Amino acid sequence: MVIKSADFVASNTDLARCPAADKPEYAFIGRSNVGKSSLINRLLERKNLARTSSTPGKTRLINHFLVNDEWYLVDLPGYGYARISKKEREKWEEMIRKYLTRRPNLVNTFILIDSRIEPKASDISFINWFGEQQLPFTIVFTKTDKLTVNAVASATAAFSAKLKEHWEEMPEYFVSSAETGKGREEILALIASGNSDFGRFLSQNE
Ligand SMILES: Nc1nc2c(ncn2[C@@H]2O[C@H](COP(=O)(O)OP(=O)(O)OP(=O)(O)O)[C@@H](O)[C@H]2O)c(=O)[nH]1
Ligand SMILES: [Mg+2]
Repeated sequence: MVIKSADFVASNTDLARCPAADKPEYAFIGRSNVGKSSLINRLLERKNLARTSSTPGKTRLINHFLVNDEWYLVDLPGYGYARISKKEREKWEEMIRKYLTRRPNLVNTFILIDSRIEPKASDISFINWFGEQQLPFTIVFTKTDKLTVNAVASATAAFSAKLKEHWEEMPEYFVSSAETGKGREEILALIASGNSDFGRFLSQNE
């Protein structure tokens, strides 16, 4: 997929105020510092697109970007911030759960996992929640340029072993690097295929 245009559209706290659900949408989420902004900027070949619209660790907003006038990329702020109150965290989680379960045009969510960090209980339970809700998602291991090929393989194996306590099979995953662009083509191919399914779905329901 060639990225012809990528523009920030809006930031919202409320699902009802998000842009009209008339285009296929893909969300990106992960714990703070996982490399989400870097990966989004690499995907869209824009230097500072994802960073400019959000204040890391502070404002928790649903950020919409319109790509190629065809699909939305949604940057969801990270979970796992240390310095927020329980009440704030609950409010944030409720907003995210509502968005993820009720946004009708949401085709897929990319759940980012730092390949250098041991599996975290909060990541595992977040992924399990997707399973329970039967929401489509893809795991993306980030920052793999910092590890050897063998170390990446052990990191994904360790994560998969944790998930297999709850899952029969390891859910689909990609390995990525914002530094080298690894994984970019796979992610964009999944989006392109989602876009064409979405188009077919719309034309069948006209
Ligand atoms: N080597 C390497 N470093 C990366 C990669 N992706 C991100 N980083 C670094 O990791 C740090 C966090 O990256 P961000 O893209 O800001 O992460 P984020 O998830 O958006 O973080 P917050 O929005 O602050 O929660 C930065 O110092 C990046 O330069 C990568 O693929 N490889
Ligand atoms: Mg960020």
